[in-house]
Amino acid sequence: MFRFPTPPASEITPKTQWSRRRLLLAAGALTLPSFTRASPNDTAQPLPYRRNPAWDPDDKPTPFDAVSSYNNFYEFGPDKDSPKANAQSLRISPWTVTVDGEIARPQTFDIDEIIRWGLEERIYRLRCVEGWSAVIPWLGLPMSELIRRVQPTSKAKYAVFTSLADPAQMPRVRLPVLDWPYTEALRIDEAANPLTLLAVGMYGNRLPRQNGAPIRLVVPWKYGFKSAKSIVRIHFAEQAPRTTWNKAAPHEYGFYANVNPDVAHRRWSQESERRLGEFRKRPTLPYNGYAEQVAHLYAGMDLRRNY
Ligand SMILES: Nc1nc2c(c(=O)[nH]1)N[C@H]1C(S)=C(S)[C@@H](COP(=O)(O)O)O[C@H]1N2
Ligand SMILES: [Mo]
Repeated sequence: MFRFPTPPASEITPKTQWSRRRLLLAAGALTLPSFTRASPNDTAQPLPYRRNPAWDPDDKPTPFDAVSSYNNFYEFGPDKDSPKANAQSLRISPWTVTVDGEIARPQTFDIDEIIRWGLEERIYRLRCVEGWSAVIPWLGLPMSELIRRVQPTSKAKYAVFTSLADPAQMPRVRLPVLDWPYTEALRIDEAANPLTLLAVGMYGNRLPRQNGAPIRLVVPWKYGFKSAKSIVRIHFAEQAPRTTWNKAAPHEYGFYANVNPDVAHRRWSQESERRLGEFRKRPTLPYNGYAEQVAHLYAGMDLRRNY
């Protein structure tokens, strides 16, 4: 049976890496106006975190402006600039995430409660199936931490993530572009892998709405579409669920969606990628460069069939 792993020692960051906020507090700067004055619906708010450099890529983070202005978030429209233009009225506070299904402790968490569990900064590569990529400093908590708190039963085989689908705030969900609400899922061992992150911020602040505020999944070894944005429910299931992109085009989007330069998408080769803000192309790596951490999850599987 699958056993939930404990974080490696490398996840425990030395004190010197604690965030700017901690350093300020240590230095005696006891008033931090930005923490107290900002409205809870303001995303330009710094969050406290400790930096975890365990999986830092060699390359530098992509500029914030590129990452927050070229997005896929179909609830807000089909073009790369639609999410930034159309998502700004999304109400991100109050916000709760309901966790239910095959777990010992079903419960509904407030987003601020989740933030108080303690955030890590992790710099991950993100690779979209369309051929663009980015390097993003996320702030979040390991999915394994949520798993530890809700205690899945032995029947829990999948974790299913559901995005908000509110036609009043997301006009596009009135149109049958995708089968709303946006739903993606992971096998339970993928969800519990130390890399899997529930992100609430990036570049030191809360997430911009177009990047999935107030809470989204980040699974760095899979194509970006697995990383559902603006999550309202996490359901633990015994049976494999149907997922949004697999329903939309089963031959193009498999359940696994592991980044694989050897298996082309129907419309796009996956051999290379272009970083947002750059012109040159660079080779795409198996598992998006995270093979060492995750290849064992797929031992013995035919990756051409399980694309
Ligand atoms: N709810 C929801 N989540 C979503 C999407 C979406 O349309 N709706 N698009 C996905 C796709 S295709 C990608 S590549 C990533 C993009 O994340 P980013 O905009 O933060 O770079 O979000 C994913 N999460
Ligand atoms: Mo994507």
